Amino acid sequence: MQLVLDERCRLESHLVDALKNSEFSLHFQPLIATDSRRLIGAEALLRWFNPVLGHVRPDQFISLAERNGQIVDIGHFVLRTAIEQISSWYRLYNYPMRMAVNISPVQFRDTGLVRYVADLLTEFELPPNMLELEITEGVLMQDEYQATRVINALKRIGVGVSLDDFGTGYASLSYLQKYAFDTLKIDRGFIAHLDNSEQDRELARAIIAMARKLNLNVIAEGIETQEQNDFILEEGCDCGQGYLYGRPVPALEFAAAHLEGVSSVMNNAQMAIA
Ligand code: G
Ligand code: G
Ligand code: MN
Repeated sequence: MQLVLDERCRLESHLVDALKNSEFSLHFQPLIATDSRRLIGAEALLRWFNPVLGHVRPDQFISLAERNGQIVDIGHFVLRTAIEQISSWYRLYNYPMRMAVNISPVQFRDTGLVRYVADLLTEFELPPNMLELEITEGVLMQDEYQATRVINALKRIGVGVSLDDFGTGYASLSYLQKYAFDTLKIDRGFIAHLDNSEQDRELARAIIAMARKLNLNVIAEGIETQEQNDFILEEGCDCGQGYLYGRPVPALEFAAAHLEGVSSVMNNAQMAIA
């Protein structure tokens, strides 16, 4: 217990200055169409490198930042950096794709969130439908009324909303009907055992079918093998994310691996037209 507390204190003392010292950065992981393997978007994932602690994983510091309130400022950094990045890629490559950003339940309670997002879209001249915010069920359970208001406000400004990690929490079906989600992300826990668990196959199948009935986009997380890709494709899941398509990497690496290609394809196509 004492060790855990000491460790938490040590982390927190470094976390307090992390933003100011520019220790945060973003990695980007591709979201891929399962049939054509075309790039359809990227998820921004927060990274923290501290000179003393080294790399610290989000699982280790996000909950701390939520508890001490820093997550709001950190979240602003993530939103700003991700929107600036997608806007710059859009100008460079002229390739429409969406940027998915994780939003903590604490950020979601912040009444300034929608305004902050709207202002960034204006500042970086980004079409709102190129941004998608990922929330977890934790958001919905805290305060239904507030959650509905924020989700509807985001929809009004044209920003997409996804339900992340579906299947890990209460996975309440009523949430899917009650809230105006655009996308459902199937947690990678289901995908990991597709090849040896008939039960997980059935669950994945059911979730995909249900999402399609409700006209939601579905993204399967944690796709690591061709077999998993083929299974979800067969079941009608349009989109995948996982190591099979690409790991989370820094912006330059992402562009080199996933965007240079699309731009040369586009240029060839444009030359063909010319
Ligand atoms: O790559 P990975 O270890 O980044 O992510 C671990 C967890 O941290 C995931 O559940 C992911 O949703 C969460 N996470 C990653 N980046 C962010 C972020 O910018 N904000 C919030 N709130 N969570 C994030
Ligand atoms: O909770 P969320 O879905 O936002 O978090 C995404 C997390 O999943 C990140 O930690 C990311 O690094 C991780 N991830 C992405 N693709 C894969 C994968 O194919 N396999 C595994 N094991 N983890 C993955
Ligand atoms: Mn996510």
